[in-house]
Amino acid sequence: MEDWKSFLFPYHQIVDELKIKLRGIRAEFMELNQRSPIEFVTGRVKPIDSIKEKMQRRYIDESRIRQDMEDIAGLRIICPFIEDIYTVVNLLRQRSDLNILEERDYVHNEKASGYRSYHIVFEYTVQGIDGPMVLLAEIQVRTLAMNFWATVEHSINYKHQGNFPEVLEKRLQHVADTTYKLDEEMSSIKKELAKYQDNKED
Ligand code: 0O2
Repeated sequence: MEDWKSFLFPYHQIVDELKIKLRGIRAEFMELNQRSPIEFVTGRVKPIDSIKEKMQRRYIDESRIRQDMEDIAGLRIICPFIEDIYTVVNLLRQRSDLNILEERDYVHNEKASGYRSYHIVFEYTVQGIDGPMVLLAEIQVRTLAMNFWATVEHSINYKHQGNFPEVLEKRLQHVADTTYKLDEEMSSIKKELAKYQDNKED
């Protein structure tokens, strides 16, 4: 690629715009004095080295990156509870600025590594000086606990390039299971508390 900076420019635009828009959802819930299903939103443009590594791994030709690499612009929505993930997904499905192409539910179909998250691939239109440009982007929706696991596992995995001794792979899967149990327990506590409060009001 001759000019990565120009190539990546519209992806930076997508990430910047969507960070504001998605944080706006949280702001609207707060404005209404309602609990927000969104705790926070992050976003990043995939680093060039990571793009190159994925091109090699997936045999993606330079001329096909925009069509074949869907996560150059990536957003993450972090939720307090598992059920919030689906509330957020429904909110995203209603939006007219995202044309959703694919959804992958790794929350209830976790990856072999133990990874859980809900992935949405969509088309988004950025308005450039040469007119509108439709590009692919990805949103990952996950709980705080899932984010803890994925962030820490990614940082270890990055250094070891996925070559974990099997026993450590198992231990990481075990941590992922424990993390999911924490999520389930928090949801259960929330439900019990709601029942308790309902009874008090009767
Ligand atoms: P980064 O740094 O987040 O960009 P592939 O992209 O080929 O690996 P696929 O099926 O196209 O896989 O996409 P998938 O699995 O829907 O999403 C890949 C992204 O999900 C990864 O992007 C991670 O963000 C996240 N992910 C998937 N599996 C794992 C996992 O086992 N551990 C962690 N920590 N994250 C995972 P990148 O490009 O790997 O990384």
